[in-house]
This record gives sequence, structure tokens and C-alpha cells, in this order.
Amino acid sequence: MTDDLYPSRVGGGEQIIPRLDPMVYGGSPSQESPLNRGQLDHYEKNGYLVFPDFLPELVQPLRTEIGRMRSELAGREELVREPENDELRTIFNPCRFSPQIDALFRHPKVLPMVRQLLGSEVYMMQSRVNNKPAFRGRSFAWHSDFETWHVEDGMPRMRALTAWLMLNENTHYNGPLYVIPGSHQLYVSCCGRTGEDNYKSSLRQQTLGVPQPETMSEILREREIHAITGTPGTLVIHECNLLHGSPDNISGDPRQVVMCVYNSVENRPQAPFGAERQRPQFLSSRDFTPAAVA
Ligand code: 6CS
Ligand code: FE
Repeated sequence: MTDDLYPSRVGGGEQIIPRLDPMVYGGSPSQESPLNRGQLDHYEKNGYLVFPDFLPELVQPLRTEIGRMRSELAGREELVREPENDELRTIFNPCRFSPQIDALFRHPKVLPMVRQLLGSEVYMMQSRVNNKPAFRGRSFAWHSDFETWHVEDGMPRMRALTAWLMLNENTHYNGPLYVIPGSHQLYVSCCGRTGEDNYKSSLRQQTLGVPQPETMSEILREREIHAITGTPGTLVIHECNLLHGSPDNISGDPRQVVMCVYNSVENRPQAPFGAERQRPQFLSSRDFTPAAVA
């Protein structure tokens, strides 16, 4: 077992500790590289990249696929409901149930960028549809994805990212993703301990791995919150340790995005660093086959 470089939920108090990993793993970009120096610098500094109008032609077919999965998967544990009502919040592992969603995340415009940022072959660790219905879609608390993947899934290092596609307009009002640019450069070691099957409640409402208001105030003293907005077909990539969250959707417009987490094949999870058992495969795949372009 490797050392725990990022202890969290191990019974101590909450503290900010340094990041020990690079943010961009690929070396200098060449003429053929999908991402140029300016884009790599933006990712390194801010922790995310936005590609407007990236794959607009896929939006309608993917929305149709999601409609189909909603009914076909009814009753399965991949479907997660909102904390306060019965609306659909998340569909996990859509890549398993939809060849078209699987193809999106192996797309020749997507996969090479991911490999470049992570500097290796990658495997698809988790996929999901996040659904924020009009009026009733609920928030996601501030968190670093990596914190959960480290503590609950055993991901050793920060060498993963999430790519996601907007399936309708993401405005300031319909519960868009909030990010804190630059926050991926520090790590919040959180308090508490992870109970058994924490995921059963955390996917509806996360309480562990959520920094306390005092820590968030400290982080926000020198940083800002940015809402990621865009038209359908916009692609976003965010780094695994970027602090992010999103507010309730009290607007009349739904918000729906489809996401995929890629992890470097050189960063295989091991035993969880802060939980008794690994989470199920629909949350953290143990199929480490390098993703191939479709
Ligand atoms: O559980 C996960 O893998 C992801 N979902 C949530 C709500 N928080 C942590 C992580 O981003
Ligand atoms: Fe997240």
C-alpha cells in the first residue's frame, strides 16, 4: 500500500495542505497536440477548460438516449433521486447502457485532449448524467472530486479529470456548475469519518468531504467563484481536485449534462484510504482497459 499523501476523514481536524502532484502531465505541446500552450496554461492556472459549440450535433440524439434510459433503468441503483423529492438527479454508468454516450467519451475530438492532459493512456472510471429539473433540482455542496475518490475509492494521486457536455443551455439561473479557479492547487483535508455505504446518501446530498464554511472563507479570500455557462454542445473539462458545487435550480429551465471521469492507467485505485470497502463498480470501474477512440 502506498503512503497516504492526501489524508482526509481520518479523524483529524480540517486543514489545507499542499498539492504534491502536477496539474498537466503531458510535456510541451507540439503542432499535432490537440491542446496548445495557452490552453495548457489556462488549465494549469484555473483547473478547467471550456470549449463552446464543441459537439452540438450530438445534443439531440443524446437527450433521446437519456429519455430511453430513464424508463428502461427504472428501479436500478444507477438511478439516483433528489434528496427532497422523487425527481431524477443522476443516472450512473450511462456508457454501459448507451453506445452513443460511450462513443461521445471516446470521440476523436475528446480522448486525445484527455490523454494529453494526463500524459498517458486513460480508462473511463465513472460516467453519469446529472439532471437538474426545473424548480426541483437540488444543489451539490462544495467539494473536490479527488477527495472522495481518494478516501472512498483508493485513487492514490491527482491524475484524473472529468469531461462533460451541456445538453441544454447552462445559464446563471438553472443551477450551473460553480468553480473556484485555482483551487485545484490546494487540498482540503476534511474532518469526519466515512460510514459504511456512505455513497447511498452522499450521491443525493454530500456531507462528508465538504469543507467547512471557515475553510471555504479562507479559500475565497483570495479567489473568486465562477459560474460555467454555455450553449448546448459546449464541452467542459475540469481537474479532479478543483473545488466545485452547484446551486438549486429554482428556474423554469431544466439543466442536463453528461459526464465522464478519466483516470490515468498509471494511477490505479487501491484499497480506499478512508473507508472499509470499495464502492460498487458503477461508481468506480475496475476495468482499467485503456479507452480507445470510437
Ligand atoms: O461520488 C462521486 O464520485 C462524485 N459525486 C459526488 C456527489 N461527490 C464526489 C464526486 O464528485
Ligand atoms: Fe463533483
